[in-house]
Amino acid sequence: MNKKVEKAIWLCFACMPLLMACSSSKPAAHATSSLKEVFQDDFLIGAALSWTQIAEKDAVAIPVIRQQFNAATPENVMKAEKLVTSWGNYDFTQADRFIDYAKKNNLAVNAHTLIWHSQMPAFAKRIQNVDSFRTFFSEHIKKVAGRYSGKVQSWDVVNEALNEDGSLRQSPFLNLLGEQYLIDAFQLANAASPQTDLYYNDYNNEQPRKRAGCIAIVKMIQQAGGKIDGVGIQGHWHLGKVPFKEIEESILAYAALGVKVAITELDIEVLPRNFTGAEVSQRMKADANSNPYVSGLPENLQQQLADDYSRLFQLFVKHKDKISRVTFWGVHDGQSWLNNWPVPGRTNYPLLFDRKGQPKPAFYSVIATKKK
Ligand code: 9MR
Repeated sequence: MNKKVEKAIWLCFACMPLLMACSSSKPAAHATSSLKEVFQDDFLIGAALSWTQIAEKDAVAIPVIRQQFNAATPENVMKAEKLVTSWGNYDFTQADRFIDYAKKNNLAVNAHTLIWHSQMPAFAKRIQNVDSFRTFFSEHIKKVAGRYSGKVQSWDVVNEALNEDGSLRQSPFLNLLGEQYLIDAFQLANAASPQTDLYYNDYNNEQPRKRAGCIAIVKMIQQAGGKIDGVGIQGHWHLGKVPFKEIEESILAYAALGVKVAITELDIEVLPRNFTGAEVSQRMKADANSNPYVSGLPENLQQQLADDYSRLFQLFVKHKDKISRVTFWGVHDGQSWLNNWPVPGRTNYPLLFDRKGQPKPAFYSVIATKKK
C-alpha cells in the first residue's frame, strides 16, 4: 500500500475514539443528565420564572424548565406591586397562572415575596398613618398567603430587611411598625398558610455583619414563639470572587439555629461592577468598558465560571443535610436581570444555560460535582 494512503487509514483509526468523544461531549440539553435528577437526593433545584416563561411564550426556556428543574420561584408576579391594583383590590391573574404552570410541570413553588420595601404599590408607599399602614400590611399577608395556602411549599415572608452592617433597614415597615413587624409578618403568614415553610430572604447575608443581623432576626422570631423555617441566602455572586468561606460559615451558623438554608437567587456576575450584592436601587454609569463581551464570553472566563459553579455545588452537596433548595435567578442567560442591572442593555452570562437554552461548560461542571 502506498505510504500516504496507509498513513491516512492509520490516522483515521487512531482518531476515531477522539472524534466520537468530541461529538458526544456537547450533547443537547435533553440528552444529558438533568440537574433535578443528579441532585434528587440532595436538594430541590429551582429557577426564577419570568412572566413570559409562565405564559409559555419563551420557547427557549420551555424544554429547559421541563427537563432540568423541580422547583420554581416567580421572578416578579407575586410581588405586592404586581398584585395590588389599589387599596384592597388585587389582580391575581398572573400569580394564579404561575401556580397552574408549576403544578402542570411538577415544580415545587417557593412564593416570593410578601413583605419587601421595594416594588410596593404606589399608594402604600405614601401611607403615613400607622393604623392604615398596619391594616395594609396585615391584610396583604392574610389575603395573599391565604389564597395560596396548600399550593406553595414555601414563602419568602420578609425580603431584604437588613443593611450591610447588620442593622435593620429604614423601610416603611420598620419606620411605621417598629421591629415587631418581623415577628408579626411570620405570625400572620403562619396563620394564613400553616403548612408552608416560612423563610427570611436576603443578599450578602453570608457576609459576617449581615449574617449577624440575620441571626438576630431568626432568634427574635423564635424567642417570640413564632415559626420561622429557613433562611434564604440569595447568592448573587461575582466571577472569581465567590465568598466560599463565608458561605460555608453561614450555612453552619443558620443551621445551628435549627432552620433550613436555601440558596434562593443564584447567579454569578461576569461583567465589571464596582460593588457587590443586589440592592436594586443602586445603579452604575455605562462607559466604554462596561459591556465587554457582546459577542461571547472569552474561553478563560467561561472556564472560571465553570470552576466557580463547581466549587459552589461541591459545598452545597457537602452540606446537603442543611440545604433544602438551590434556585437559580433565571432559566437562561437571555432572561437574566443582570442584562439590565446595574447598567441597562448589557450582555451578561451568569447562568448555566446560554441564550439558546444550551448547557454551558458550567452546567457540565455542576453535574460533574456528583462524580467527585
Ligand atoms: O429579577 C427581578 C427583576 O426582574 C425586577 O426588575 C427587580 C425589581 O425589583 O427584582 C428582581 O428580583 C430581585 C428579587 O425579587 C429580590 N432580590 C434581588 C433580585 C434581583 O434584583
